[in-house]
Parts: sequence; structure tokens; C-alpha cells
Amino acid sequence: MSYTAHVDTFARDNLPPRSQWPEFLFELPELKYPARMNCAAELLDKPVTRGHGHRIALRSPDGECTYTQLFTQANRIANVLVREMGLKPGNRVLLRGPNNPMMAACWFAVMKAGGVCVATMPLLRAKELTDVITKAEITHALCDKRLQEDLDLALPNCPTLTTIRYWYDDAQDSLDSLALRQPLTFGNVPTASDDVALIAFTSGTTGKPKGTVHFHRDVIAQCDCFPRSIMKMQKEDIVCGTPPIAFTFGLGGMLCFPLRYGASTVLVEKHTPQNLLETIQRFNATTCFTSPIMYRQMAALLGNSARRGDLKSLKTCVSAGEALPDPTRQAFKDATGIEIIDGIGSTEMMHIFISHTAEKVRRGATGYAIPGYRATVLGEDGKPCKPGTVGKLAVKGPTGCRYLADERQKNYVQNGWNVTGDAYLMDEDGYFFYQARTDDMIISAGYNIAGPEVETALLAHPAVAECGVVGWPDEERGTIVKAFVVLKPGNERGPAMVTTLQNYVKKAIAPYKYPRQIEFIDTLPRTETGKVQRFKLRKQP
Ligand code: 3UK
Repeated sequence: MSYTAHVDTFARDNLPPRSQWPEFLFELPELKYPARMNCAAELLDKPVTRGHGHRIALRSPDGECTYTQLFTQANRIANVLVREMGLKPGNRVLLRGPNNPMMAACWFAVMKAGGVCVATMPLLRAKELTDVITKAEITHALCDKRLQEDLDLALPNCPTLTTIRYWYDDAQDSLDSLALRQPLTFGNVPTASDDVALIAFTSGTTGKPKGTVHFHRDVIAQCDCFPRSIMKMQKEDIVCGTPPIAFTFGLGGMLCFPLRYGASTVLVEKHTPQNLLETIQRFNATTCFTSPIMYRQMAALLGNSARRGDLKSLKTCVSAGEALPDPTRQAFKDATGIEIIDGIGSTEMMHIFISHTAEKVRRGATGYAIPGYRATVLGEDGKPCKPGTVGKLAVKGPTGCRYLADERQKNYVQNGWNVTGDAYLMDEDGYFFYQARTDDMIISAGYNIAGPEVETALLAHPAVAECGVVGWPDEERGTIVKAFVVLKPGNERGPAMVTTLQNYVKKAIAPYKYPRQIEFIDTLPRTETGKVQRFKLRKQP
């Protein structure tokens, strides 16, 4: 067995067998890591020892925090974990809070103490928490006091979880008070670069949640790929955005990436399109990470008059989580002059693996495999298919899927490829065009129809705010295309609008794809990470 700093080897013991791992690629020189590495030391201690400590690491509505302050706070919390809470390297620590400075400090503290971090989305309820705590055999928890209620409800069913401290709390034994009594220094646990750093649970829509296991080196590898070659992040950057730190999109974008580049991150607990715009202005943000719908709604708020002046600091905008429809890209560009960088990532791959620089955008495409990753489209026979053919997206690179004790490993990893569950097409130049989730493809009267293509056509109509397209049972045709449409204010629902939208789609794409039914609704059901929940739109049998 290779070296590990973990005393509790639960996470390592529950990795899939090696034969079921994807192939990993470390061809780029920046991806050659030493055998021992603690990602907190890389991201936090190094900037401080290299004289960068006076610079701002975190910004929030409550104030600023330098690299040195974040470093000492993380050290103090790591001391609490070890001295007061009895954490042993390898124990799983539940981390529960919205994006705020304590959440960030606690994340680094867990890394420093050699714990395995299991961060959960703030909105998770007792039942979902119980599943996660049970699956990962979580022993310790650090939790924002305001999220105590659901954790309390889960506890009776979670015998492994025995030691909890709350933050943003005045009590004598709160994390804040305990931390104040600890030394400012901490000896980081000397983890192996392939020691488990975190288990991220997927926001899947069906079945029990899957825990994706990532090593200390994976945390650093994600930082050395997308933000380096595509975003070209710099120490002057001020990053803002919406994805929770508990979602790997947010862990990378809102925490690890900015620290890797000596930049700073703006942590705000809750964002609407309106206050995200305000955050950008107030903090002079240069960089924004959010979902397609947020860009669409921000564009609508800004209107078509060139309001670029309001957002003059903003340079780089990254969209992920769902496909970015071209009408949304164009609307945001009209309002701000900025070409959004689209990127597909997944919890299994940790972060983005197909994307494009702003200069190399191609309309309708997610982009190309970014440096460090390879991507292909697999046909029915499991072999890469010709350009121009729709098939299953498959990728490999320095990160990849390892589910914690889960049979479904065999679905995601096939012949060394990570198969994401997305239907894609690759063109002759290696650009990848999203079609749909493989299980969301609509088969109507023998035709294969990708719902997102119909959505894109509808979104280009000026009356449409947002929409979701699904297959709908129909006696005659088996399945028909049905659109759920949210109209922009000032537009009237009714048969005339239905006909207008149907004709509009028929002109934009092949007429057989048009939505035979259109239903108007007030809002689309979405996950906390901004994805449309199509299963909630489909007719429940
Ligand atoms: C879909 C996209 C088209 C796609 C994620 C960036 O979304 C993330 O992780 P999840 O595990 O979901 C993964 C699935 O979401 N998807 C994400 N981005 C795009 N589809 N275009 C896109 N740009 O179905 C993928 O398989 O929740 C995104 C970084 C980290 C992440 N975890």
C-alpha cells in the first residue's frame, strides 16, 4: 500500500477497485505533482510565506480578510478540530453553510487537519443530510448556526456523527469562541497527493446521492487547468458569483481558483440577478461565475441600451451547470459587450473540461477539450464516432470519477473514459455541441429531438423569459414535444401566443421539432445549482 497520512482509511477503503477507475492524464508540465501535498498548504500557506499575506483574499458585505488573516483563522479552526473535537486524519467532516468567510476558513481548516470534507448545499433537508452523513460515515460537523435546524432533525438517524460545533454563534463553546482561544499556527497534516481531500455529493435528480471522491492533487489540478489556460486568472482579479462552495463549480470558482492565482473572491450568501449586478459594481469585480439563467436575467435587467459603464470592471464571465443557449449569450453581449465563456463540468470531473476562450467562441458550441483533457463522442458500439454524429460525451484528464462504494461507477466510467450522460456532437474542428442529457432526448414519431434545441429556438423570441421542453405522452404519437414557457412581463398568455411561438419555432428549426403543446407557467422548477428540473415538468405516470 502506498503512503497515506490518514489514520482513518474509510474513504480510501471505499474507493472503486482500480480496474474501474478512469484513465488519468498528467501530460502538462504544470500537472506533475509531488507524492506529498496538502492542498491548503498550496493554496493558502504558500502565498503567505511568499510575502503575499497582506493582499486581500476574501471580500464580503461584512468586510475584507487578507491572506494572512484567512491563514491564521484556518489554523485556529484546525486546532479546534484536532484539540477540542478529537479529529483524526481521514475522519469525514460535514461542512454546512452559505458562501461566507467562515465557510471558507473552515474548508481550509479541514484540509490542514487532514480531514475529508463533505460540504452540503445550504438547502439540503434532514432526509438528504441523513443519506449523505450515513453514506460517508461522517463523524464531525462544522455548521453555520442558522442551518442548525435541519441538522438537528437529521441527528437521531445519524449515529456516526457525534461532534458538532456551530459558527456565527455567541455561545461559550461555539466555533468562533473556541477558535479565539487557539494558537495562530498549525502543523499541516502531511497528506499524500492521492489522499482523499473531499467527497462531493452529486445533485442528481433520481436515486440515492452519489459521493464523488477527490484527492488533494485533484483540488490543485482543477486550479491548474481551466482558470489558467482558458480564463487566464491573475492576482489582480476580483471574483464573484453564485455557485455554493458546497458545489464543486463554486469550490473551484469561488474559492480555490482565486487563491491559486493570488486573487480575491467576493463571498455573498444569497444572490438574485439584481444583487449580483450590485455586487459586481460595489466590489469592482473582474470575473463572474454563474449559471445561464442568471446571465439571461441580468441581461434583461440591464436592457438593450449599452449599460457597459455600470459594469466597467467586469471582464470575464463563466457560465456552467447547464447549456448556455445562444440567445442568452447574445443578449448578455448586447447588454455588456462581454462574450461569455461557456464550460461544461461535472461533480465527477470536479470542474470544467470543455470550454473556449472568449476569442475562440463558436456559436452554439460548448467549446473544445481544454488543455489537460481529451474528449470524444462515443457511438452505440462504445467506440469514438465520426465528427458530426450525435453520441455520448466521453472525457479524460487529470481528474475523473471515483464514486464512494457505488455500483454506478460502471455507468460513469467505461473503458477508461468518463461518460458524463450527455448527448453531444463534435465537428471537424473538435468543437463540441451539446444536444441534451442522454436520458432527456425526446423520441417523437420516430424522430430524435433534443429538448434544448427547441428551448434555444423559443428563447430567441422576445416574449420568452425562460422555458423548458420535455417529451409528453400522447395517445396518437406516443410522445410529443411540449414546452413550458415563462413569458416576460407585459405579454399575454393564450391561444394566440401559443400559435405565435409555434410558428416562430417552425421557422427557426426543422418544423417537426415544434412544440405541439405549450403551457404557460410562472417559474421553472430549478435545483439549487440553477438546473431546470425537467423530471418535474414531465407528466408523472
Ligand atoms: C450539465 C452542462 C451543457 C451536464 C458543474 C461546472 O454542473 C456541474 O456539475 P453537476 O454534477 O452536473 C453535471 C452535468 O451538468 N452541464 C454542466 N455544464 C454544462 N451542460 N453545457 C454546460 N456548460 O449535463 C453535465 O453532465 O451538477 C459545472 C463545474 C463544476 C460542476 N460540478
